[in-house]
Amino acid sequence: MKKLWPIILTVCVLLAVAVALQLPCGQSAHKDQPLVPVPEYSYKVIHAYPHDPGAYTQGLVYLNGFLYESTGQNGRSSLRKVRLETGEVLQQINLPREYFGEGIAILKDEIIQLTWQSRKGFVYSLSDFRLLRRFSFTGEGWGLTTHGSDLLMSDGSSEIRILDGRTLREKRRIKVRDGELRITQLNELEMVDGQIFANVWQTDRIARISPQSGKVLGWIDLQGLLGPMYRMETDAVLNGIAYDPASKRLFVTGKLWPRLFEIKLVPKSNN
Ligand SMILES: [Ca+2]
Repeated sequence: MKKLWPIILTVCVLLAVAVALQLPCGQSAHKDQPLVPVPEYSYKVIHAYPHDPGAYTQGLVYLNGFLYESTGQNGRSSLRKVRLETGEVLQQINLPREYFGEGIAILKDEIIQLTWQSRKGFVYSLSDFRLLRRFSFTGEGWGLTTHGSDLLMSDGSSEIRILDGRTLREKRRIKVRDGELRITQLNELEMVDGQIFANVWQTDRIARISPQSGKVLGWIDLQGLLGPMYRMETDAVLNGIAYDPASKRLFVTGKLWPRLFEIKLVPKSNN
């Protein structure tokens, strides 16, 4: 019995140390660590450009010096090519009244456009907006962007669908979470240097999301970008992200906003 005492003593000391270090037997230290908040970013306005205040922006893409924009609402839905510097609409087709336009993306020489609740999408020729074909999907259509040869699509939930860019068929989905929290109402999308940027409907916030894991890697707070005096309608919320990868220019606007902004992200000081 005497010989057991050193062993019991050693075990007790080890247990005491484990408790002190919050390392209970059989559990990892990682599980007990508090969640570290992801970095937050504010913004600096580089340029403010005119934007059609009648455009209920639902999709925004930058390509070769021009913006391509999809607008929503039944009877006011359209696809547009817009001159960045002036906001001038250079080319436009209007959707039949039955369709409510949503996100757009450009793959090669085609523009893909979603509609909200009609479960239909359209594919147009980039050069002349000629309708090439239609496609179907389940649920609602919200935001759209490209990732290589795939498309990423939001539907108002916390999931982002990955579609084959050629067949437009769904391949899989990623679940978007900030720590343990599901992030819902993901709306307009843009792929920015390997991360999905998604603005959250009815907020001034954009989530930066890993396309591999769905993990939120950061938050962009655009509060105050458009002053309240311009927000004449409650619908006039942030919705529109476009990116010029060559010049690393990030553009944002909103539904019925009279301005479109080029912004630079600024890490918040509490990061
Ligand atoms: Ca976009």
